Amino acid sequence: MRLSQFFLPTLKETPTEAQIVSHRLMLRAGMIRQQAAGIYSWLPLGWRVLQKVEQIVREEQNRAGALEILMPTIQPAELWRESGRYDDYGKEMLRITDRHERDMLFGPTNEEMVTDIARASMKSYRDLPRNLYHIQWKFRDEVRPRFGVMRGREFLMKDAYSFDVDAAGARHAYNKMFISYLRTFARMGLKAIPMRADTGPIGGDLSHEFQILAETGESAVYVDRGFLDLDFADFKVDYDDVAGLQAVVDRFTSFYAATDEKHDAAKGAELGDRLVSARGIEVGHIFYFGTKYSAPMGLSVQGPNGEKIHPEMGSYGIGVSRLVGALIEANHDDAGIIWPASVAPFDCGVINLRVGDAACDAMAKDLIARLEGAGLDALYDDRSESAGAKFATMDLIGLPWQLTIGPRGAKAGTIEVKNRRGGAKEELSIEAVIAKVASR
Ligand code: P5A
Repeated sequence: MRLSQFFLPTLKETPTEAQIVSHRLMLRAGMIRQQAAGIYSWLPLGWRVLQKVEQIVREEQNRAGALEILMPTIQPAELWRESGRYDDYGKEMLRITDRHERDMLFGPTNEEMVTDIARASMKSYRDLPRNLYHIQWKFRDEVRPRFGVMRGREFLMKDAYSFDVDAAGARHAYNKMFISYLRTFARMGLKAIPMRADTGPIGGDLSHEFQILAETGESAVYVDRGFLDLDFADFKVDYDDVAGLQAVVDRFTSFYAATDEKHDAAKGAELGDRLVSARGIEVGHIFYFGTKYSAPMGLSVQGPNGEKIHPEMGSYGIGVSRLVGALIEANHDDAGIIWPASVAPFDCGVINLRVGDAACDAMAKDLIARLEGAGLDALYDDRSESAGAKFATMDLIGLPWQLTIGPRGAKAGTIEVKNRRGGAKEELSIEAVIAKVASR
C-alpha cells in the first residue's frame, strides 16, 4: 500500500480531549474518529488492527469448539421481558420504538436472543453440548463513556454462549473458554490475569474477569506476585481432556487475584509483600449462570429418560474494540505505538528517502514485490516529505519493522532495518530483510 494513496489522517498536535495515552495515540495515528460521545468511526489503519484482533479471537474460539453465528444488533423488547431483564437494565439500554410502536432495543448483550435460538431447535440432550458465538457491535449507554474505545457506548464484543445438560458439562464448557482466553490474549502478547469477579446484571455465581495490568486501567486489582511470573503461553491444550483442562484452570486460579469488589483484605494481608496492588483493564469476562435464562424462557430438552432438562448455560465476553486500546496501553513509547507483530496493521513500513531517484524507486518496488510474494504487507511511504517527517510517521503508527532505502544503500544493495521495539538498526540485503520481517 502506497502512503500517498492511503487515508492516514495523522495529527501533529496532541488532542486535548484525550486523557490516556492509547486514546491520544489512536487519534494522532488516524485510527479512529469520534462521531458522538463514545461512538467512533474506524479509519483504515484502526480498522486493520481491529480485524487482526477479531481474527485471533475467532480462531481461538473455533479451536475451542465454539460455532460462529451472527445475531442482529436490534432486538425485540419482548425477549427481555421474558427473562425479566427489560426493566432491570435501566438507562444503560438504548430503547427504540419502530413505526408500528413496537418496543425494540440496541443489544447490550445477547443471552436472551441466543436462548430464543436454542429453544426453537434444541430438543434433545443429544443436541447438547453446544457453544454459539458472534462478534457484533453492542450498545450500552454508559454514564461516562471515556478513554476512547476503552469505554465506548458502541463497542465490538465477542460473546459466546454455552448450553449443557448438567453442571459438570457446563463447568467443562467454562474451562474451555477460560483456557481459550489465555491463549487468545497470549497470542497478542498480553498477560491477561483471570480474577474472581462480580456477575452484575448478567447473573450467576461463578465468574472470572481477565485483566491486563496498566496504570490507566479503570479497575483496582490485587494480585499475588507469583502470578506475574507464570508463563501464560506455556501449556498444551486438548479441549476434550476434561481433567487436563481443569488442572490448567486450577493452576491459573491457584494464585490470589481479585478485583476490588471481590478483594478480601484479610487474605491480601496474609500475602505480605507478595501482594501487588495495581490497576487493570478488563478485556474479557466469563460467567456461569446455570438456568437463569433457560428456565424462565422455556428452553428445555428431553433427557435420556424422557425427563425435561433446562440446559445449564454460561456466557463469555471479550472486548474486541477495547483490546485495541489495551494493546496500545501495553505497547508504546514517547514516539508512538509499538504493535506486536500479530496485530500490526502492516507487517512493515518501507521508507524511500529519495522518491524520484531511479535506483531508490526501483529498489523499493522490488522489495515490496518480494515482501508481497512472501505474504507480508508493507506500507510504502512514497510521499515527498522530509526524512524526519517520514520517520516520525512510522514511529507514530508503530509498524514492527521500518525498512529504509536511500541512495547509498541502493548502490550497495542494502536496506536499513529498524526494529520499532528497542530501536536496533542494521544494514541488510533484501533477502535478509524478508527473512527478518517474516520471522515476525
Ligand atoms: C459475556 C458475554 C457480558 O456482557 N454477556 C455476553 C456477558 N459481559 S461484560 O463483562 O459485560 O462484557 C464483556 C466484555 O466487553 C467489554 N466491554 C466494553 N468494551 C468497551 N466499552 C464498553 N463500554 C464495554 N463494556 C464491556 C469488556 O472487555 C468486557 O469484559
